[in-house]
Amino acid sequence: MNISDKLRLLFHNTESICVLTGAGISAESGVETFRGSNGLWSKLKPEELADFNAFMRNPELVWEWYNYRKKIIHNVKPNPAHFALAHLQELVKDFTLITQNIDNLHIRAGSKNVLELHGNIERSYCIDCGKFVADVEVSLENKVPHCQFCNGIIRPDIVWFGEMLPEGVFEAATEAANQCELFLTIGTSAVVYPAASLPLIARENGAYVVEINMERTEISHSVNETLLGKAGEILPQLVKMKEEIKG
Ligand code: BJW
Ligand code: ZN
Repeated sequence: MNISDKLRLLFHNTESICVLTGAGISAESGVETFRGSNGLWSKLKPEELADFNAFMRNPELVWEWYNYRKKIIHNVKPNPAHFALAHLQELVKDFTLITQNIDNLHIRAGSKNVLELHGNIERSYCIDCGKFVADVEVSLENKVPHCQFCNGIIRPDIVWFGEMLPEGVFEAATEAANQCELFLTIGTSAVVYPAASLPLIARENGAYVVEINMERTEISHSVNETLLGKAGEILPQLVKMKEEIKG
């Protein structure tokens, strides 16, 4: 990793950091990413699984898929990148963590007030009355859960394509991107909007934008610097640097 003097100095001085994460941050935990040669979307069709109409056509199939992923997520652990961000929050006065991930790993690592743009696999809600349900039981007998209040179909609290992001969450994320001095975009291909607009909003408002990724992405040409490598290796080093400064 080649950290520029500019980033070193900024990291040294700043008390205002905003972070956006994507699937790549959980890759080292063993959670598959979406795009790329081994990503989920290389084997499965998003329009059959991550779409409300697809869910209504075949809720059993979609529940089966989320149940399968939930099991994987329950069997993995947060990695050094998740822990480094949870620690960084303790070292900086104004810190906002925005994630596109639904895997709950930031929260399990100890991060607080996480802005979850695309929902969380641990939550579900009724499509009719909107009531949230924890611990949905999906089994061979109960393939599609129904609401105990109105008998409506329960769906995972995941934002599918063409759906609006949860109310207020993107607004809070935009405000943080607008106000921060340093913006980190980590492990995201930056192709899904409106999430991918956040680093651009930060840059337009004067933040220094740093990308951490295994490869260059759609927004590499718009950021101030790209640190190429694994988030689980780069982030602990960056946070250690800040910790040493703090004494
Ligand atoms: C590492 C690493 C390591 C690996 N270290 N790095 C035309 C029609 C309709 C809509 C649209 C349209 N055109 C545009 C839109 C909007 C649409 C969109 O952006 N589409 C584009 C894809 C074309 N967006 C939406 O629909 C959003 N809603 C919206 O805009 O509402 C307004 C609206 C309403 C109605 C009509 C139009 C607009 C909602 C988006 C919801 C996205 N949902 C998903 C699926 C969740 C379901 C699930 O999980 O099952 O969220 S899609 C999927 O992509 C998931 C992710 O959060 C999201 C982003 O992916 P991410 O995180 O970037 O992962 P990858 O896999 O792409 O990248 C991983 C990266 O990590 C890579 O770069 C690796 O190199 C890197 N990496 N290992 C560091 N160790
Ligand atoms: Zn209901």
